[in-house]
Amino acid sequence: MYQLHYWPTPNGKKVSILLEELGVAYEVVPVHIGRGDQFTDGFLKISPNNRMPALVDTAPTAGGEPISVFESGAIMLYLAEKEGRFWPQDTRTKYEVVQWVMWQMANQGPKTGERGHFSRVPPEHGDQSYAQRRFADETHRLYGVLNNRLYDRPYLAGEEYTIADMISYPWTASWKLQGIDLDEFKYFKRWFEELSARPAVEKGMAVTAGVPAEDPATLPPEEQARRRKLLYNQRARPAPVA
Ligand SMILES: N[C@@H](CCC(=O)N[C@@H](CS)C(=O)NCC(=O)O)C(=O)O
Repeated sequence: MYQLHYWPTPNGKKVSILLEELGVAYEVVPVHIGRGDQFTDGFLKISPNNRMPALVDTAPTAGGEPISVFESGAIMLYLAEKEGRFWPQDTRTKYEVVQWVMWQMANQGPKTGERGHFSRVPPEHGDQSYAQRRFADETHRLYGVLNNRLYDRPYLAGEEYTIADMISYPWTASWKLQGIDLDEFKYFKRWFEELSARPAVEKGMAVTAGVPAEDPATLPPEEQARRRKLLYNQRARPAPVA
């Protein structure tokens, strides 16, 4: 059985899409990141970077203790390898997939994430136009990278639909909010529409953490301030005393 430590964000949905595509049983363990669940000792044991998603495989192939994996890219590789699907193993295609998984983790995820972050900075923090422009441009550039890649092949790694596609898709689902005009990127658009129509992608994108939605604006001001600090002013945690 797989336990998916999850909150419904693009990084979480990469893994729920793959689990749905695989059709395997899994249990969602909510990690309410707004409230601070990612800092509990139990969660830090499986995800020392205090970020979700994380995966626990309670039945590893070779038996023994459960295996836990953090970082969505590593989770995608773990699941695809274990289940023997969506990651072709001939050397050429294998590394096409690895390169695009790395590209997503090092470029599309972080840059698009910062675009969103700087677009939400409250006015009391001053002029954010440099950062907003920088990450909007990067986001646009990265859509161009996808578009140019997809003009002469159906999927990111070539002829087959793989984890490289699944890991990149959720960050593009909000293309409109990201200020992207789909008609500027017609090869990307073809890929996006095809993936959006896959039942497992639809199901994976709709996975919730089973926790009722909460409007942060309705919380007491002290709790709102605590949560802002917790998310946006993270500093190093002291190492345990030996
Ligand atoms: N590189 C990580 C990024 C994960 C990540 O940034 N997760 C966010 C939600 S999308 C998170 O857990 N944030 C909690 C926090 O900032 O404390 C991955 O792909 O798994």
